[in-house]
Amino acid sequence: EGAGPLEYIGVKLQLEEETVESHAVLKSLKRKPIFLIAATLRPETIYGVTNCWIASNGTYGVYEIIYQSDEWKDKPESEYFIMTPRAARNMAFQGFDGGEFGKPKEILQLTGEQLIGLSLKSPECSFEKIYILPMFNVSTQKGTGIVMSVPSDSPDDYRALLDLKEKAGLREKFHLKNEWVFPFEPVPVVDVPTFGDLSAKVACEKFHVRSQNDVDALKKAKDLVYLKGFYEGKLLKGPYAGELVQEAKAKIKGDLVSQKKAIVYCE
Ligand code: A2H
Repeated sequence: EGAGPLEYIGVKLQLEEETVESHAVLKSLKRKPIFLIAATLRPETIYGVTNCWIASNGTYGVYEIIYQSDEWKDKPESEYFIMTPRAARNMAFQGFDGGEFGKPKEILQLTGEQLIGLSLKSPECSFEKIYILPMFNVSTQKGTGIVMSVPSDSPDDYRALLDLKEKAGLREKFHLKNEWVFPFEPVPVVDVPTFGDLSAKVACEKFHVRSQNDVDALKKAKDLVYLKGFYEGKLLKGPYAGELVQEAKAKIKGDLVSQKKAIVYCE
């Protein structure tokens, strides 16, 4: 696609212990923290995360990670990361391997479907816990195959969450419980002049985006929101509230990485 390498922030969404203990496959794992790694270009929107998206028919793996970089050397224990095998292969060259450079240590594989409904803790999130849900346009060929959902600022996320709320058939198809979906309303995170603080909702309504499959209308909504959000948006949450997104972005990224709540991942 683009010219140079793309730098993602991989936000560490931690699976709750009780959700692991009652899971058919994951309960067999040794007791270590397990994180889904969500790839984002907008780390400053973590305050507005309402759920986590996966590709229901995608293949994911659990990888044991022993941190290699100096920054992480005070960390005595290894952790489990969940992501696509493709992302794990790339990450193994970037300081996140299982003890051997360039070699991911795969513990087991599972499908996206097997992740649906698991509960997570997301850093700086407005909700105590969030759930893993399916979105159709999550690609396993990009990022980690795992996406943090911010329906206030991402038209894709806004429309996909609304689809799950509006379409009982969709919830039935994926065996979704109402409590995984309905309590989660968009959270104002970025104020955009003339759009307000739920710019994805406003843009989806302006362009009459009818579903997450409505690609043409979604593209218009995204083009408008992303530019305006980045250049004119002002942050509403966290220690940098009041600053322009452009200024706060790098600081939030730096804080998340130094607090080990996120990693930098390039591809
Ligand atoms: B962004 P690029 Cl609030 N499949 O994060 C589909 N979408 C993916 C993905 C995958 N495998 N991996 C990452 N993404 C999404 C937040 C956000 C994002 C906001 C606004 C815009 C935005 C919350 N979701 O992205 O095509 C992730 O969503 C605008 C482009 O790899 C990630 O950042 O360049 C973005 O797409 C990466 O897009």
